[in-house]
Amino acid sequence: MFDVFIGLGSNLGDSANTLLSAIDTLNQHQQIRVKRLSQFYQSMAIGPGEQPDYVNAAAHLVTSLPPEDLLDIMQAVENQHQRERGPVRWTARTLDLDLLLYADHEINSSRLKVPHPHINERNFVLLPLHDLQPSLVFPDGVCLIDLVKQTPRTGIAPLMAYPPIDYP
Ligand code: A4P
Ligand code: MG
Repeated sequence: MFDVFIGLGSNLGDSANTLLSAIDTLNQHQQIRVKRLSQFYQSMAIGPGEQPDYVNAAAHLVTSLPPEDLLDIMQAVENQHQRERGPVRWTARTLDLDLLLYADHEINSSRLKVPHPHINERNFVLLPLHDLQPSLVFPDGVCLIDLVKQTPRTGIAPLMAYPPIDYP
């Protein structure tokens, strides 16, 4: 079994419920167990044009699936939640699932980059990861806590109605 951390984001539709539904769907998979879901955050969209704010979170999973198989499942769950893919990156979406960390593996294939390339510069990834496991150390030896100390607190606010959840 491998420890995995994923990022969840949505800025179209009923975003908070979409994230909860995505986590339930992943947890129903035979080879995936959800351990903990972070608090939810409202976060200003990074991307082209005017976009609604995102709801962002992260989750700790354990899985026996290899990384690319897990990515397949994550993309299927995005599709089940009406995710549309156009030619332009970072447009508004009902659901985005990013594979942030897969144990201490470093992956650089055409389909998959792990750790996710933008972790270090995104407060909407770092703060939810910190909710899950403050002692996390990335494969390159960088400590999550050091990045959290430096990350700006602008454009992000915790959604008090959605605290972290531990799964049985
Ligand atoms: N891919 C490569 N590595 C990964 C990985 N670690 N996890 C490939 C998931 N996918 C990975 O993704 C495009 C391709 O990336 C996939 O086919 C997969 O093979 P996509 O989800 O179709 O497109 P995208 O999300 O628009 O592109 P990208 O580059 O993944 O964007 P990000 O980094 O996911 O950023 N602002 C706020 N406030 N909150 C957000 O959550 N998210 C984004 C999307 C932009 N702005 C945001 C947020
Ligand atoms: Mg993505």
